[in-house]
Amino acid sequence: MSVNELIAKFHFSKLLNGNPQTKSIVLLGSIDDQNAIVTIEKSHFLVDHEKDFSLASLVQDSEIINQNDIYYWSKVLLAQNLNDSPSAKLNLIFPATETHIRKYAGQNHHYVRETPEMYNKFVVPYIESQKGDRIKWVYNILFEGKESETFVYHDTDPVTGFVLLPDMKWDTINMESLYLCAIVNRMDISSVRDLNSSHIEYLVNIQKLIKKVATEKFAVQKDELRIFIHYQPSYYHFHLHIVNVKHPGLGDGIAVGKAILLDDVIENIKVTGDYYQKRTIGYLLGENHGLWNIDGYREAHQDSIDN
Ligand code: M7G
Repeated sequence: MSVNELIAKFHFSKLLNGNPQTKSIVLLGSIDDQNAIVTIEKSHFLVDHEKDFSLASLVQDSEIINQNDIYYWSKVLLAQNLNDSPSAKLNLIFPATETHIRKYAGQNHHYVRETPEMYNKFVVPYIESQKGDRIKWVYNILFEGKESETFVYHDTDPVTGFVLLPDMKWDTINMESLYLCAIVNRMDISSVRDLNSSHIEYLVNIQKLIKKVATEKFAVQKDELRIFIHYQPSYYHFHLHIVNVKHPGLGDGIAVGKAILLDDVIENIKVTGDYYQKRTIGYLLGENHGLWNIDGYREAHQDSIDN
């Protein structure tokens, strides 16, 4: 089914979330009686600094809201087209699982201090339960040629190789919101907790290659890229986020309590090889997250916060 057909069949049931700052909404609905989640994010402006810019061509219609002294504010209708100035980016997840619905719904968050004991007792088994179908999209990219037409870089070496490709959060048009994802071929790193001094050279090389390839392909400089990982990530197969420093990211993606700079990871394991195995890691966790709802996790969390 094409996206147009899926959109036509989408039957709205409720608004899961909305954010006036990122100008995005998340809708829950169904398509053929199966759950579907639609995210719509209004696009950023594309103004090519090199070329003549005409405000009159951008603004198709306008109506004044009010005016005072030298100040004017109005509603406007902008000229848009699908190729180079779409009005919004729409992401669809279909069929959406209960985990997706919980992830995208508005929820309360808690600051968790995850001790190594909490990691071993609760997170390790949770990660095991999250492998399989949930990361099928990752295996499709790595081994089934899915999205390969968009690959910016692909090295198939089973240990050192990775794929660099546009993240599904990016509209692939606006450089200011450039968002790439690097997914490694190796299967033995689920999260930052698995990284130690044996990975220093490996991570340094990946970072170097990403900067080289990304700056050759896109109009960005090496110091305009923010390269980071998430803890907790949504998908437990090691991957990196590569984002234009101008882009604050959608939601909490770049926020402290979730994002960790790759450089910080490398520097930390240089200083202490088993840094990420030994330390307590702080992060924000939503009440809908699977971990929050595992027996005993909240009690352990409360102990860690109190002490
Ligand atoms: P994460 O830290 O595990 O999760 O990052 P989160 O940021 O979603 O909480 C996974 C990254 O992979 C995110 O930046 C997603 O936007 C991106 N991503 C997820 N999926 C299912 C796809 C996909 O199918 N294709 C591509 N290109 N990117 C995806």
